[in-house]
Parts: sequence; C-alpha cells; structure tokens
Amino acid sequence: MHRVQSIEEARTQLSVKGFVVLRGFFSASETRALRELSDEMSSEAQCILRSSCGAGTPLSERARTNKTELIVVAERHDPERVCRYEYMLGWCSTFKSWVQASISEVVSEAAGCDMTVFKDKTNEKSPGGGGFGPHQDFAAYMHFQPRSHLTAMLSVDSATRENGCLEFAANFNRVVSEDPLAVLEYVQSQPLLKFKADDACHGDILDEISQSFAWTPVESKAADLVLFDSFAPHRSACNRSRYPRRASFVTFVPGIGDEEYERYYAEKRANYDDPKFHVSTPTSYRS
Ligand SMILES: O=C(O)CCC(=O)C(=O)O
Repeated sequence: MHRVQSIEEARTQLSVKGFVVLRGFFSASETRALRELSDEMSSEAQCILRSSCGAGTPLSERARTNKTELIVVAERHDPERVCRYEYMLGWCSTFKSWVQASISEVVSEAAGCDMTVFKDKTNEKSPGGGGFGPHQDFAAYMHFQPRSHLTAMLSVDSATRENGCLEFAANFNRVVSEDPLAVLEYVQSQPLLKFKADDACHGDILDEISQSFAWTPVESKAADLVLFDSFAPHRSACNRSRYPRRASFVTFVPGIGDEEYERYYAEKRANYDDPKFHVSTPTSYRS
C-alpha cells in the first residue's frame, strides 16, 4: 500500500493497538498544499475569534448563527487564543478536495469498507497551549449514530514530545482484560472505559485506569499519516516549545455522502456549549 507498508499490516496494527503510523505517506506537494490550506484556515479562525471578542458576541452564538463559517473554540486560559476550529470541509472546498484525493481511499482500505467524513478539527496548540486529558474519542461521539470511527491525524507542524504530540496507551488491551471493572460498556465488542462525567475534566478516563497505561509518545512529521480508532485511549501534553503545534483530525465513519457530517455540525452549532463537544479538551466549555 501507498509508499509505506501493506494495508494488511496497517489493519493488523489498528486492530491490535488501535492506531497505526504510516511514515512518509504524503508527498511533498501534498504536505505543501496542506500547510497552505491550514495557514488560510488558521488565520480565518483567528479573525472570527477577534471579531467575536471585539463585538462581545459569544463564540457559541456566532457558531449558531453563521452556519457556513468555521466553528471556533478559544483556549481555556486565554479567551483571545484559538484552541480549536472545526467545519473545515464545510468551509473550505479545497480542503475537502484535498481530503478526498489524499486520505479517503486509504481510510476506507484500512477500515475495510466505504468511509465518509463525520467531523473534522484542527487543534492549534500555541506555545503554552493546553494538553488533552486521557480519553477515548468514542466518549464524545457516543450520542451520535455511528458506532465505529477512524480518525486521520495530519501533522501540519511536526509533533514532538516537547510540543505535545499524541500519546497512545500501548497496553490498553491487557489492562482491560486484567481489570474488567474498568469497562463502562462494550460497543460492538470494543470497550468504552469509565470516564469522568460531571466535573472540569469531562470525558477524561478515570485516573485509576489511565494511570495503569503505558503511554507511548508518537512523534510525527508532516509527511506521516496517523490513523486511530475511537476506542484507542490517547492524551497529549501542553506545548512547551516556542512554536505552534497544529494538528488536524479528520474522523470518518462507515457510509457514503455528507449526511453524517451535516447532522453532526447541525447539532454542534445548536448546542456549542454541550460538554460532549469538549471532551478532554482545554477549553472553558468543559462542564
Ligand atoms: O491535539 C492534541 O494534542 C490532542 C487531540 C485530541 O486528543 C482530541 O482532539 O481529541
């Protein structure tokens, strides 16, 4: 497959570890195009945040009323700094074409069925920007219909230990088999772990479970494609470097067409403050 390894190998790694890194997957022209698109989207997100702060209009209201623009979320400790923006495919048709040309096929091959985009996001992680608590993405998606998801992470900027790269729980399956009480429920035979529901860490896996994980940092460069499923526990530290660490995430679900994407974003625009949209994310909207 695709310049790196066989699709069978990628599928095996996904089913055993919940994630796989396809090193050198993207060509130089693909990474250049991604960076240019990201620069454009980051600056648009910054404009939206600035104008929202200037006008005193909450970002939630902006998302609800401006249905075709990027959805922007500010950092918890700095309301003038972008933490994350979403609705990239909806806002930028060039990014949508880039996704279709560069990753849709490999995601469907890795999943073994046709996959369509469910949601997207870019985490800006500016210098000093917040880390993400240990979580499974399914905790954020469980209120929507799809039961399985495959996320493609795009390293717009190289992700390192210093700037807060993703960390995955390498021994996840062993911990679950040794501690059945860690599981809240099984979803199509995948374990959803118990997570915090009511406090400032909404979505974080309970400490006594996440502390038994062997966290493996996964550094990645712009040419690398990281795929992970929505049950793979992951986290990331805050950015201790002097430069931003942008990472984009495009989450796919089984199916074809844009319906799942439109449904997700209609719900998000209507209920921006709902904690399910801020799982383990360093924003002030965590309940
Ligand atoms: O961007 C990061 O460092 C972590 C991203 C993440 O886990 C998430 O957005 O759910």
